[in-house]
Amino acid sequence: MFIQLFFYLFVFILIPISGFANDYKTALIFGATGQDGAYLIEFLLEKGYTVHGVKRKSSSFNTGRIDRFYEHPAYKNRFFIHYGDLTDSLAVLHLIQKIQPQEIYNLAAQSHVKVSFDLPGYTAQTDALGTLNILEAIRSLNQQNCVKFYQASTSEMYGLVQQIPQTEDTPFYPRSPYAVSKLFSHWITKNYREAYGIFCCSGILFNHESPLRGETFVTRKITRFVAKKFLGSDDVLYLGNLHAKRDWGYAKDYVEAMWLMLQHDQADDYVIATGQTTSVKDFVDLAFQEIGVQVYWEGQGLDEVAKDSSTHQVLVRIDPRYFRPTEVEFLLGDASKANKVLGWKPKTTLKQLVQIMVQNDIELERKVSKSS
Ligand code: NAP
Ligand code: F7E
Repeated sequence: MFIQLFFYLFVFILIPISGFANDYKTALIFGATGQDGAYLIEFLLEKGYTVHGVKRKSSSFNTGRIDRFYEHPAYKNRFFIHYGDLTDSLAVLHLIQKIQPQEIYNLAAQSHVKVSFDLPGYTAQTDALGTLNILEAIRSLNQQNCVKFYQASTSEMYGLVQQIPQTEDTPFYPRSPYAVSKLFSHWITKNYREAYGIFCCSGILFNHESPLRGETFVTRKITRFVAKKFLGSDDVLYLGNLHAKRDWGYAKDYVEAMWLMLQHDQADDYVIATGQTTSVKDFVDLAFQEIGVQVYWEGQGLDEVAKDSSTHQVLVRIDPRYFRPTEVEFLLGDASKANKVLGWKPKTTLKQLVQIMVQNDIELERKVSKSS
């Protein structure tokens, strides 16, 4: 009787409370070296997972965001990195066969919208067919009932928006090779769920940023510039479309939503967003406010400039090189379903996010100038 009681206490109370159950979970992450990969790895390691990340062969270092997990004593023997490329279907298959993960997160992508106009074929190979390579590997290995799959879908699929705000039911209208490729992945994920019963979820994530954001995305480009300005630079920042509006959240908050989707008892698709939209121009203002600089704007079109209200020095100019052949002008997400079903909501405001990014870039800039 006592033994039975202890067994129930252990299985139903102690294991769930301690998170001990996750010690036995193994996750495989494609796109481990990117912004979201780094936050997701940390999140899963903290939960007790064994994490296998996939990195591409590169002629220069591409593990800067995740190197610290190797050295961390708490993650010893629970974090592994493998070479792989989503376009190499055999390599994908062999990785899944060798690792036998319970959860697979597909974060790998050529993720730059503007670049996708220059590299449409490569973008489609990775962002569309790469996803199919994972799903086909799961099927060929007969893992349909053993593995859960997360696909990184995107608000870019709404493109020329058909409804405000955008929900899981809003019709898609992609506006770039990136978005078209991601739409293929979104639908093939749904199709493999319905056709083969694989536990597949797509997170339709709106823009999310952090100090680990790639430096060619607009928020990080701005915060890096503002940090340099704070430390005395005389440069001018060149931007493209200032009037585009985005629903910007914090990447660290968003990786939790990815995990929550795979813990739910039913596979489904979810919008993940803050419910607030802000223009690129307003993001510039917010970032400069963080270093105590008030900005005012003058001129129109290509002649629009931002100036420092105390020195009247020009801070920002327009460069049409950054315009896109077809632009996504407005995004605003409604994450009520994720809130209701998964209990997810964003924890970080845009003001806090800007603060985190600017302060981090100031520290980074200080380190760079000290070492040079
Ligand atoms: P990211 O920083 O650009 O990371 C992309 C990752 O994919 C990197 O690890 C990259 O490797 C890897 N990769 C690229 N091509 C690959 C290939 N052929 N095979 C294997 N790996 C490859 O992107 P992120 O911001 O973390 O976003 C993660 C995912 O969410 C992406 O799929 C993105 O499209 C999607 N998404 C992002 C947002 C956002 O606002 N951040 C919103 C919605 C959806 P390298 O490090 O070697 O380049
Ligand atoms: O552009 C405008 C640009 O490149 C945001 C990716 O993670 O989020 C990201 O895609 C807006 C656009 O992000 C510059 O025209 C102005 O309207 O930072 P971005 P994105 O295109 O929204 C989605 C959700 C993803 O899925 C993608 O993977 O800012 N903009 N001036 C500029 N953009 C850039 N990059 N550089 C500029 O100078």
